[in-house]
Amino acid sequence: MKVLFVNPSLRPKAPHRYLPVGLGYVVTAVKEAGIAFDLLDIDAGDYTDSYVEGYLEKHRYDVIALGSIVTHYKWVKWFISTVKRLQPTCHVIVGNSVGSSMPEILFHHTPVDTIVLGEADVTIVELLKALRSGKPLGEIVEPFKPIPHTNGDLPSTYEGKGVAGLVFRDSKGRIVNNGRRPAVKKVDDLPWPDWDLFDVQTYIERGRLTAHENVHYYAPEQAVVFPVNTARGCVFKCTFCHYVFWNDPYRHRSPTSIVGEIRRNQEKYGANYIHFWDELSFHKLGPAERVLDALIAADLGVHFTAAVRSDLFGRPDLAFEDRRRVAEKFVRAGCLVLAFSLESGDDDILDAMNKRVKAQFFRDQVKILREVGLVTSTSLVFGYPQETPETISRTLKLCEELNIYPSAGYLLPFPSTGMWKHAVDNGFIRDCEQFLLDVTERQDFIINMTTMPDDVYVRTVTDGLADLNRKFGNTLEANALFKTGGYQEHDKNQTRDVDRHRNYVNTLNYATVAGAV
Ligand code: B12
Ligand code: SF4
Repeated sequence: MKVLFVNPSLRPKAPHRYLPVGLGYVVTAVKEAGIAFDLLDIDAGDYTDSYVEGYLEKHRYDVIALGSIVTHYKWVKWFISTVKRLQPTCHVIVGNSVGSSMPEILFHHTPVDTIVLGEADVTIVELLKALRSGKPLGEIVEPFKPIPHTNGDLPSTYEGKGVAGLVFRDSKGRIVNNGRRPAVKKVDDLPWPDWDLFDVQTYIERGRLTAHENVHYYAPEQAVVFPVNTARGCVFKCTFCHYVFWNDPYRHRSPTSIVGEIRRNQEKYGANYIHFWDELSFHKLGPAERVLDALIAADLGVHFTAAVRSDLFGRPDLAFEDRRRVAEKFVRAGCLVLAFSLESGDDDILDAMNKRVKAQFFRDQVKILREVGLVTSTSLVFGYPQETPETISRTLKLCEELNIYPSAGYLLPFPSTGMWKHAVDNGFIRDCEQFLLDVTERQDFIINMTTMPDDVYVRTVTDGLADLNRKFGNTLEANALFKTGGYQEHDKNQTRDVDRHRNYVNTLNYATVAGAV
């Protein structure tokens, strides 16, 4: 059986590249199971669609598998139909949220064969083994039980039994949903992604561009950036968010395992800057401290960035000294940047988001991190139904007070989120597929679920950002107020004299480099 894995390119025009952690886990599991495969890495190779088409004309496969997120639906649809046009008998597998969070859409509008629901490390191996041996993937349960969904009036999938974690088309064309596979209990038990399967050198060279965002710690040619996943999922359930581990418990890896993988990346590839590519890397001071202690003890000399929430250091019910002590430990352990979202400066909107933080948490957290010397990187979501010119202004005022230029974006409802249901139920999204074909990034205005007319909504946000830009003495062009391209070139984007700290902590930070997360 000939198998091809495909790594799509989310941002083909971006200069930087990130090693794909999810696909890394998946192909490593497949390799460990002794199943041979080819890898078409479109992201690393900068392959155009016509190159991909040519590749599929030349190379025949029995199975082609790819994964992506929902913003890439349009391309995924193109890819599946291209495979089926050129290789009609090839079995196409789709994973990650573009499959998991909207099987009804994918099955109704594309000729996909099988979707892997959620965590794929175990399911992909079982699926490939079943396909190799010609064993059935499962069968529909009778009497037919439609599985409820929130993707408009599209036909449902039907409850099935068989290989857990799959949705597939049976021989009669019915869409059979075997249900989710229980998550692996210990992420530690999974093999670390085997980066030798990828073109590591390209990722190292083009990953450097992502290392010194905000920090100027490494000269561009010195950074060797590697991703490490420290936890799967998140403890919270915000109404605008969805990730593939949504239905699974939040699972941390052990400090030993995390340090072990970092050490492997250091020894094997020279890694010195680690992106903890998590939904939520450190949810509480205690578990965070255990990882930090292990990093300090290992003394690897690497630096890192991670995603946290403003309740890590901002919760007033925790002793200030404890919060401050752990923040200092982050610095000692090598942390340079902590990313955490303000989302909104309005507590009612934070409640509607189910964010379970208060704006005040953010204020305190920024203060603590500035004191210890950590860069703050933050993003905003505008456009909840409760949003008004006043709430927009409240949010931006908080950024002004804290001297933070944010990564701003508009609320984008994604399948399987609370706000998607709201958008579909209230007629903001009438055609689910069309919305996904139109969707780009949260920095582009696509949908308005506020009571403000479109022009008032967009103008209030844009004028507010322009105002911040001016007040901070930035020199962002009008078309870069959202997609700032990062603040790598501080001197270019920032003219006002600000207090400097070890890591430029008081500079006007931006969530990421060359395009926003
Ligand atoms: C790294 C990252 C990025 C990187 C991606 C680089 C890369 N090559 O990995 C960059 C910075 C480019 C990025 C950009 C964006 N991102 Co992003 N990103 C992440 C982040 C933080 C980590 C991804 C990761 O490595 N996860 C760890 C691995 C282990 O999990 P995983 O990827 O889900 O993989 C598992 C399964 O999905 C599945 N799987 C994955 N691949 C495959 C392949 C096959 C064949 C199969 C069968 C299964 C499979 O198996 C894996 C193991 O179980 C996640 C948050 C998160 N923790 O997932 C957000 C996340 C994926 N991003 C998200 C979003 C929204 C975006 C943006 C659209 C934001 C924006 N600006 O609007 C942009 C994309 C812009 C665009 N043009 O489309 C959302 C996706 C939401 C959704 N419902 O699809 C997430 C979940 C964050 C969130 N909670 O909102 N992102
Ligand atoms: S937005 Fe952040 S805190 Fe909320 S559910 Fe998603 S990952 Fe968790």
